[in-house]
Amino acid sequence: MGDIKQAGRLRPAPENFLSAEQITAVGSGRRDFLRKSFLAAGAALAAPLAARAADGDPDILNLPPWATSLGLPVATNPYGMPSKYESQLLRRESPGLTRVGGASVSFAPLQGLFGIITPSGLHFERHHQGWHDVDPAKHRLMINGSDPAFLKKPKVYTMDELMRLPSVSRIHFIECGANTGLEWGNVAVPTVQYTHGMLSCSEFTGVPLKLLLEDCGVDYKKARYVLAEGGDGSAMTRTIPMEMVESGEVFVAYGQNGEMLRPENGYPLRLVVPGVQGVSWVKWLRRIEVGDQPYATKDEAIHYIDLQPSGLHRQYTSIQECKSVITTPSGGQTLLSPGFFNVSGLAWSGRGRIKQVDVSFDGGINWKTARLEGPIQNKALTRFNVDWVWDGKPAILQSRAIDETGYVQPTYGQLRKVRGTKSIYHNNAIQSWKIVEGGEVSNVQVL
Ligand SMILES: Nc1nc2c(c(=O)[nH]1)N[C@H]1C(S)=C(S)[C@@H](COP(=O)(O)O)O[C@H]1N2
Ligand SMILES: [Mo]
Repeated sequence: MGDIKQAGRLRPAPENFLSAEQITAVGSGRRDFLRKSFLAAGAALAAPLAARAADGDPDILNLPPWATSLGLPVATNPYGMPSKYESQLLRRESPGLTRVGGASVSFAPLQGLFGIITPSGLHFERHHQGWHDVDPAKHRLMINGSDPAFLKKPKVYTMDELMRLPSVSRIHFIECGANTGLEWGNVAVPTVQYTHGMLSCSEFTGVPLKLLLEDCGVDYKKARYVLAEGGDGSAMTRTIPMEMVESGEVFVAYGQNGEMLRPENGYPLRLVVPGVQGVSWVKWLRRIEVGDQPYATKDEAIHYIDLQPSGLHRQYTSIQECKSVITTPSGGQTLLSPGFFNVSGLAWSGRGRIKQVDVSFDGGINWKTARLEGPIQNKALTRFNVDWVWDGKPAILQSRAIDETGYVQPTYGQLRKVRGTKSIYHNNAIQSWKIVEGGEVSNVQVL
């Protein structure tokens, strides 16, 4: 095991992050969840489950009033909401991270989510100039060429016109390039919500951009780049290489998890660029231009670049490399007692499918291959699970993902050797969670 750095010791966590107590007390009844999974698995391990039954548990012996009375009528909530007991499972901002909330980020509560789909109301948000609820009847998408030779028939589409066209529905992850950015230099934040919560995964529905460009008479020989432009005040513009569009993977989306996009996620239209960092998934998409060279926009020439140890910057990085994180147990949670736990997490790669995830319980010395929950999809989150019997002694949990190209997620030592410590973006290092004898879980870095 290498050198270990611990959260809070090197740089104190900002005050307003949830304390460990808050996380275990609230976060989706996680404390209860851990207790239940311990008991359920205890049965499989022939642990003394009968002790509770013999004592007599009033919560199973006595009928509650709701079991013997008429419940609420249908459509009491015409649009359904989560149980009041889940009211603490929320996306949260990191106070002080930015000066104004309109140019900020809220993080998805990964510690309380199951499977791979992020409920739309918990999808992370990143706005450069605030969000708007845009009237779809007034929204337009224009497609043009920087030179008439690149695209013969420039067009303007209404939402109704777009929604008549052949559509696709695909599950993809979106990760902000700055996800885990606070951890480049040091351990900075206590929970997985803040280390990895600029990550979400949805089923998106929309029209392949390829189809629209061909409808407008694109000349693929001349037009090798696409510029995507958002309608909000941030003038969000990004270059996308034409090969990505020609592959058929890039689409203009109006649907998210079976309904229209949420306003915060770009309603009524956003670009979906599978595998590519979030900034290219332009929201409130209003214009696509085709050209013969990269556009060198502010959001790719001076932002979203990585300062290297050499003093030079990496530019035009786009693909989110293979990465994974254990979400349960994770920083801020507490294991209630020694015994069985289902260790669960997420893996993803901007280059395709996840091939394997290994989990270590001793800080990277020994590894055990996790179960991948299928179907394993292209450029989507993949849920992994692995059985663990905690002996009550200190442990360090890590996950290491391998994608279908054979790329292996790096350690902090390996990543920093190449990339240094001065970047903000594109940190895909192996995450470590330290567990102490009392069961408290905290964020540490193992080099
Ligand atoms: N028009 C527009 N598109 C945008 C942004 C923006 O501020 N304006 N933010 C970008 C960034 S940096 C990210 S990470 C994603 C976030 O998408 P989400 O808010 O749906 O999670 O949207 C991208 N698209
Ligand atoms: Mo982002």
